[in-house]
Amino acid sequence: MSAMAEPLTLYIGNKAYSSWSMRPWLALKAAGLDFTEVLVPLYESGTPDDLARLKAASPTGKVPCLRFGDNAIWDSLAIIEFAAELAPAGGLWPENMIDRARARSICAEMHSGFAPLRQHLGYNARKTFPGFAVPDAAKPDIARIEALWAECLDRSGGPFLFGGFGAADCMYAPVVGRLLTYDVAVSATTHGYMTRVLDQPAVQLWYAQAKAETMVIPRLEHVG
Ligand SMILES: N[C@@H](CCC(=O)N[C@@H](CS)C(=O)NCC(=O)O)C(=O)O
Repeated sequence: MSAMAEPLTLYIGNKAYSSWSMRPWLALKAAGLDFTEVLVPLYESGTPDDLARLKAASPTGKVPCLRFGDNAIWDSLAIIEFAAELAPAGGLWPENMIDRARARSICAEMHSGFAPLRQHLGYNARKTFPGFAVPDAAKPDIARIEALWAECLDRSGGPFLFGGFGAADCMYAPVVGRLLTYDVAVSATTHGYMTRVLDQPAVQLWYAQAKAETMVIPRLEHVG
């Protein structure tokens, strides 16, 4: 339950395409917070009215943005931090201070990095590209992510990066999706972690709702 007097509203983009929206949406669910979601169709899938709605709701004109009363919290990681403060028992950050700092490090690494992965393996929650040839430019990102997941799982003992499903898993859940979408060959450890993330009820719900969406942005539907 939310500790806020005012109800929380999370503005998100198309579930099929908006990986930044997925992260705080999962975190609010994982923390057990009540919220209303407002989906604003992005880019060519939106009307001029949708664009105006987005600009009115979000100071950056981007999703995700969390609103309550007159307040706005924008940017995925800031919303996740806010959710953790609203629901301290929600388990978004590890209890141990060092683990918490490490979890924040890998979330920051995701938030500010992996541009080649994001560019070449664009997020698409509805499609798969069997046999996709991963461009060389994206390979170091995938290697780094596999190594950091393996290290986290080894240290925590799993099942998730820092034990229970938390902020770090929310930040990397769209990467799990990308590895699946692009049929990337991964280690057994990575595959096991991906399976556990994809089995999370909130992740399943996101994908089911993404698949039920009818809005299509053709340029985001193919690779190359
Ligand atoms: N750094 C931001 C990125 C937000 C972002 O780029 N959102 C995209 C959708 S995934 C968006 O709203 N694009 C709309 C636009 O650029 O007009 C975050 O972490 O929340």
